[in-house]
Amino acid sequence: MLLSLALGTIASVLPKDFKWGTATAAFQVEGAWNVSGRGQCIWDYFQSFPGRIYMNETAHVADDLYHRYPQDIQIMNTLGIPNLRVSISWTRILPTGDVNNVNQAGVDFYNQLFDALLAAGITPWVTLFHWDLPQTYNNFTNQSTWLNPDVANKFNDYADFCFNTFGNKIKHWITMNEIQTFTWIGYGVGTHAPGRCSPSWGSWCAEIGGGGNSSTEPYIAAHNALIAHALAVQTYRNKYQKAQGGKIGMTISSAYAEPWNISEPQDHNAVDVAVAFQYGWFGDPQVFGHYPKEMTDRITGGRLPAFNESMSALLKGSYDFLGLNYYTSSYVHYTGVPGDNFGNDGRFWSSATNATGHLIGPYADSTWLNVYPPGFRKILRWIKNRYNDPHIYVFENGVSCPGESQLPPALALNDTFRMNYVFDHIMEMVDAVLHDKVKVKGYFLWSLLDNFEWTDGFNVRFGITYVDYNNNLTRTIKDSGYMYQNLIQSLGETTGSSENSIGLSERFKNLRTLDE
Ligand code: PNW
Repeated sequence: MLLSLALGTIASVLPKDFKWGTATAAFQVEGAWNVSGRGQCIWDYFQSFPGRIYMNETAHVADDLYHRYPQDIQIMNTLGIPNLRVSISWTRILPTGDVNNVNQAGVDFYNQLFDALLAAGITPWVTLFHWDLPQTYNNFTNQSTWLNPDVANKFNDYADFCFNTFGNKIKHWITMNEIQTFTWIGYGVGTHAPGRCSPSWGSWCAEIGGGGNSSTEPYIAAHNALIAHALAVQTYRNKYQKAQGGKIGMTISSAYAEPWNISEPQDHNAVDVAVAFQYGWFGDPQVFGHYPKEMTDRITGGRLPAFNESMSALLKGSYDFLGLNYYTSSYVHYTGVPGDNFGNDGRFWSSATNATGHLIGPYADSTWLNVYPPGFRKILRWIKNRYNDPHIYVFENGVSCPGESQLPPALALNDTFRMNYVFDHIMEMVDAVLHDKVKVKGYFLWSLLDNFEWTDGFNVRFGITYVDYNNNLTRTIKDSGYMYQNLIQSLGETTGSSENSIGLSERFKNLRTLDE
């Protein structure tokens, strides 16, 4: 096989039409928060309270992508990355969220951005909702934001507006980014907007006194967001898909899990329960039209809403692909204790260490992220098996390097920790495609740029491009960026037999061994 490599007759490791990209989100990169008529979103409001974001930083300017996108497109071109995932800021185009109040300057901005990308040969993939809900929807009487079922209708109107306005340019739509993250952290833990949680749930909740109910609200908010997704997919299919020829889906974050005690059968069972509580929470409704049995069996007291018949029918099949954001995995341990609160509803707890004290993988710079590449292949297999072999896009995968923000810029560029992370994860994905026959159709690295990392502010970096916040937001490509460029080129080389494909994958494995 190595001989055939040398002769230049190698196969492309992944299918020729495999989509390589990077991912971003409007609130984290755009800045220009009060420029040209943009309305406020719940993150603008949330970050205005002292003590909520690291060092009270704000995303008012962030990476200023709003003004500097030509430079960022140039970076994509330098690295030869053909796809960019961006999100639309709802309140930049509809300042109050309402379709009767259009901000033309915001629409112009996205048209210019999409045109510039397309002119550069880069395909834009668009997320409609990456957590920046209009602040006007934070003020409903009694109910806030996604707790109000009517917000699903507002989202559908907004989605309709986007399909109609940008659908001639955009052929890949992602309705929602990580419903679990924005509902669990926004309504359970309370450290993301809108900052709701039970005062009894933790010291943070008592401190912000935000009001909320961590044992019910995450489920209600997520339920309404799922309905919003289903309505938007229906709208796209009924009014636009045929003429525009695009595809639509959602992306779901999920860790994988390993048994805490390897010789305890219940801990092995807990693995499936844990994944059903994450991926299954949103995967099952899309594929089967209802929540996972693992959840309905365990979430007590009628706290998990049910879909009525028509909504269930609408949800079932509401995807052209399934999306996955994968970062980390943990050990899980069966407790048997029925939960009545969000954190323990699944009757298991999770931990970075197992029964023998072994750490599942090195800590990144984010407290929730331990590096565990095998979990990536395993969750891809889990999705394939549970959902009858769907098309899958990985819309996020990436890492923060320990201590990266404390390094002088010149040293931060040598991001070996990220290089290893990206390389090892892509190899797991290649194995999933070649050996497990999982239909992974694309991979988007999080993220193109260091950016506003929510409550961690600018203190945690996920970019393959360094952004110097002390020096006019200067961008410099990190070593991981160049490695990604090489990987894309190598894995996409020419066509040929699958046997040779595996040969190239093995060649990379050998390279990795030599490096270590
Ligand atoms: C994702 N967790 O968030 C988001 O989609 C991005 O906006 C974000 O910047 C990126 O991952 C890195 O954090 C997550 O606690 C936040 O497991 C938290 C978790 C997972 C994903």
